[in-house]
Amino acid sequence: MTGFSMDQFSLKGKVALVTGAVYGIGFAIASALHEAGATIVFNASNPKSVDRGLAAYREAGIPVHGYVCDVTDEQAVAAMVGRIGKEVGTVDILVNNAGVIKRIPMLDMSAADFRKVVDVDLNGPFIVSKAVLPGMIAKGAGKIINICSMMSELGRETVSAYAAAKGGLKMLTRNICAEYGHANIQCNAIGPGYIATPQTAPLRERQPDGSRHPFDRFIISKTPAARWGSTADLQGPAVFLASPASDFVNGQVLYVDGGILAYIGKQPE
Ligand code: NAP
Ligand code: GCO
Repeated sequence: MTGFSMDQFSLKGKVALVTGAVYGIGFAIASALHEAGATIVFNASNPKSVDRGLAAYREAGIPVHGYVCDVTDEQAVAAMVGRIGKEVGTVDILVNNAGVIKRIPMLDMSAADFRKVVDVDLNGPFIVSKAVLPGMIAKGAGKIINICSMMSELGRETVSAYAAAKGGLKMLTRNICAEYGHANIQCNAIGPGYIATPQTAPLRERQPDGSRHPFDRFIISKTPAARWGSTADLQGPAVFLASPASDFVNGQVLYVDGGILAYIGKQPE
């Protein structure tokens, strides 16, 4: 007997909350956690989005529980987690996926815009993690997966608020590990590269002459895999970090970026 079993990747009997999982990365991760056996719960900031998500999961044949809740609203988050506890069960796995971005040069960005991005992308994960941790600690186990970004490591023009938030989210990941690792809580992050979702659609828009967006061409050239990521590329890493297979992995950021962060870039021809 090797002592290893593929059951280590099973999420059977677990309740997984994926924030903002209406479409895009969150929807793909929630679908994979379902496939691995978890019961899926998701939220979005408004009823229209939750209804859109419920329809999408129904079409995919995935039973889910959906809640309207803005991750920046501490009272609403506490109430949602309480309802989930009563209606579904204690949250075993939390994926802090909900996020926004504003692409504005710093000198043109208002403090209000900066605060909004940091509020959703950094304060939100803090608020939701704080709400689910007591239940995880009481159960003696829990998994928190924060969705970071390459901007947790790199800066780029026009995304100052987003990079600041995602850099902070990397450190929040490490701090939750530090504070609650003793309670058998594993808090890690996934750092997606450039993934084709609605959030990056503006960076991939075809030009009037039908050519590829300059940023699209740039990412292709900067990525050893020479392609944008798909949300499916994130599914296996998410199941790994949500499962017992990663019980001794804590405080880490797993970059799923096709190799961008490891590559200086192709010499211009
Ligand atoms: P997306 O397509 O823009 O989806 C974001 C989701 O978050 C939506 O369902 C949105 O629904 C929800 N949301 C936004 N604000 C919320 C709030 N205050 N409360 C609750 N839900 C909220 O984003 P994505 O591309 O799938 O990205 C998902 C995560 O991955 C984000 O954290 C993003 O920063 C990160 N990421 C994306 C990429 C990429 O290339 N796409 C790469 C690295 C990291 P509502 O607004 O309707 O509530
Ligand atoms: C941008 C993109 C990126 C991606 C992602 C990269 O404007 O640079 O939106 O921020 O969303 O975060 O990892």
